[in-house]
Amino acid sequence: MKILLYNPDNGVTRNFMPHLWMFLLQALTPPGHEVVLIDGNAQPIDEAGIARYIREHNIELVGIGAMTRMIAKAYRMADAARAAGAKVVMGGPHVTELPDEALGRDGGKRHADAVALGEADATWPRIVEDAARGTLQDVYAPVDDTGKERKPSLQAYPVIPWDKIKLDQFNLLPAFMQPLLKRVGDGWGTFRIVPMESGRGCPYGCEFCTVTGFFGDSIRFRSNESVVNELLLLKARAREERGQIAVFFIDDNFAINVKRTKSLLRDIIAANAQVHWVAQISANLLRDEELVDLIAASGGKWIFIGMESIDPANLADVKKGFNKPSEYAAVLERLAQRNVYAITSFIFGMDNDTTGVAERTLEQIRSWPPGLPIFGLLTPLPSTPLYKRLEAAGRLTRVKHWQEFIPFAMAHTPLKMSIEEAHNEVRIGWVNSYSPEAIEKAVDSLNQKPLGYRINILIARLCFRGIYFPQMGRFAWLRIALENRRTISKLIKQGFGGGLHAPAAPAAVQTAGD
Ligand code: B12
Ligand code: SF4
Repeated sequence: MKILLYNPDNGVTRNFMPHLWMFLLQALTPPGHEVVLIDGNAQPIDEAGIARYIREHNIELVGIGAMTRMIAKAYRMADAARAAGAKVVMGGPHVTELPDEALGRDGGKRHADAVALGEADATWPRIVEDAARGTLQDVYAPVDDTGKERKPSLQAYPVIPWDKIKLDQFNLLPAFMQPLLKRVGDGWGTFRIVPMESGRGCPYGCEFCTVTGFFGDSIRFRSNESVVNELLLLKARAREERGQIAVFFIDDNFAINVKRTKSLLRDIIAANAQVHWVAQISANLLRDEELVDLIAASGGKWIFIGMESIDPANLADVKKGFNKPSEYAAVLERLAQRNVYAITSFIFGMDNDTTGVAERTLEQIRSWPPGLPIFGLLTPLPSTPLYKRLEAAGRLTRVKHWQEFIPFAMAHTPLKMSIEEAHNEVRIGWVNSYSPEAIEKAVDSLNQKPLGYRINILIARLCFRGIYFPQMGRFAWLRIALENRRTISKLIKQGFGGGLHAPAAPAAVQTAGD
């Protein structure tokens, strides 16, 4: 049977990194079937396009995975795939939370023939075999014979054949420059950011987050050996194609078990399996100096920290009181001393936020080492405790906000300001962090560092700017380069002045961030 796995585009940014679920399910597919992948962020495709693809390639089964913000597009593509004659199975966080919506059991249209609930590592092979036999069920749940929920152990993790997988759609460098770039340094013919998991689960249960509900509060890890081998496979591929690879450890909290993380990082160093990497780690776990030393020595370059707010009352409201704003500065200094920088994520529109929250937050950010601040709005994702609280209080203004997704728009009313005011705070955060002046200041603040670090922060800021300000296409990039010409020419002059030391990290690694 020919199977297509498809992930819809998010409509805002191009893909900087493929989605892990597609490679994982491909690796877990029983032998005898052919699996092709289309990531809409890398290969944009519409309803007519998917229908044509299905007919031309005789696709019999289409697997679609999507987050809540992409679900409307996912349903439209599922409808088109079914109309073209393929069976459709949907999985991922949104349909796990609302399976009846995908199956048309809530009074709406049916979009999927089957839904895979939760982690599908064990159910996927069964889904494929059932589809091949023509006996696809409506719902596949990760349960044992007695009906008890069974989370996959990651101890027997499949080998994802990174040395053989076709990754053409995931090169971040333009194809026409490849022959030339291959000859630069160790080779820059390709540059890929690859997702990798070392463990699953987070016990913290923050009110707005789906992770604890989805993956459970029992944390499971892969063996160090399997992670190290995967890194070695990726390193070998990069060498072979004279390109660069960076890894995004997508674990929700990469250091949730500090002892185990240290042991993994030591094994990575011992096996010489270092690549540049990014990971998400909560601020409270970065108090540990030895951990931060190992992060730097094992290739860690950027740490994503969900700071959310500088107001302890807000953090307590969303059950994230373990974040201590008073230690944010020390944590960031500790990282910066080892040339590791942070992607700092903030949420506005929380219940204790009042107008001026953006400026108060920016004031703090300006006193920290330079990083990549990002700003979002409190969003009630289905099935989260936050959604239930706001629904019970009658505060949801767009009950099914995902049916008509609008980027950076609230779906409920904050307590101490209006929705428009909250939107304005987010705008202030982005404008002030990504204006040419702010970017120049961030680059200048690294004047004591080798030029490579300053180039990295410049490219990273320009890429991250695109999360809020639409900048897809060549002309948009040209305009941004013009706006930032002062900073760019300063760096060029310094480069010719002989200040260029070994670059710190592959620049595009900085486009990561949840
Ligand atoms: C990596 C990641 C990202 C990447 C996404 C790009 C990428 N290439 O991966 C980045 C950093 C860009 C990102 C951004 C955002 N993210 Co994010 N992200 C993650 C993260 C940490 C890991 C995803 C992952 O690979 N998991 C590991 C794989 C193995 O798990 P999985 O994807 O769930 O797949 C399993 C099952 O779901 C199932 N499955 C999945 N798809 C399918 C399809 C089929 C057919 C089948 C059968 C099964 C199946 O099988 C898989 C194996 O068991 C998750 C949290 C998490 N731990 O999953 C959040 C998560 C997916 N993100 C989330 C959110 C909210 C966001 C943002 C909206 C945040 C924000 N406020 O801006 C943005 C949106 C970005 C955008 N513009 O699209 C939420 C989504 C919740 C929801 N209901 O939609 C999550 C769950 C985290 C959370 N806090 O709740 N994110
Ligand atoms: S926000 Fe982060 S720390 Fe909180 S439950 Fe989600 S993954 Fe865990």
